[in-house]
Amino acid sequence: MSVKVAIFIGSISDEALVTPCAEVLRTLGIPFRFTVSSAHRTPERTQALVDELEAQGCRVFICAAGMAAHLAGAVAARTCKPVIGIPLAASPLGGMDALLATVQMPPGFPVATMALDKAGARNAAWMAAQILALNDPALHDQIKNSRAGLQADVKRAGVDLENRWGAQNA
Ligand code: RP5
Repeated sequence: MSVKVAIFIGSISDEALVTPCAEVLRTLGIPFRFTVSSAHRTPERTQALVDELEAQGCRVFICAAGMAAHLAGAVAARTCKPVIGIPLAASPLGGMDALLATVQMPPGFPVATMALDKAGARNAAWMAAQILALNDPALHDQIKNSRAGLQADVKRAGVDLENRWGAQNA
C-alpha cells in the first residue's frame, strides 16, 4: 500500500521520543514512512523527500525536532498538505525553544503543533488518522472504537480507585 503519512525526525537522537507516533500509526494500519531529515543540516534532502512523498500520494506530514526546530516549518513551506509538528525537549531550554519555533508560523503556512515529546508524538498520529478518516469511513470507525477503549479504561480506573478508598471517599 502507498505511504499515507510521513514522519520526519530532525536527528536520529529524536527516535525514542517519536516512536510512539509510529506505533499508533502501525496499530491503526496506516502506511507510513519514518525517516530522518534535518531542516538545517540537510535542507535539500528535506525538500526532495517532501516532493517524492507527495508524488507517491502521501497526505499528511509529521515533523519532530528539538532546539531551533525549523523542520515542520520547512516542510510546510514546501507542501500544501497538512503538516503536524511535534516539538521535542532536546536542549537545556526544556523544549520551550522547539515549541515556539514550531508553533509560531507566519500566516498562510500553518503547522498544527502538538504537545511536547511522547504525548505529542502519539497525538500527531491520532491527528493524522483523523485527517485521513475524513475520506475513510472504516478508519473513522476504528478511531471511534479506540476512543471507546480509552473511555472504558477511565471508567474502570474510577471504579477501582473508589473501591480502594472505600468509605473515606464518601
Ligand atoms: C535538532 O537538534 C534535532 O531534531 C535534535 O532534537 C537536536 C539535536 O540533534 P543532534 O545534535 O542530537 O543530532 O535539529
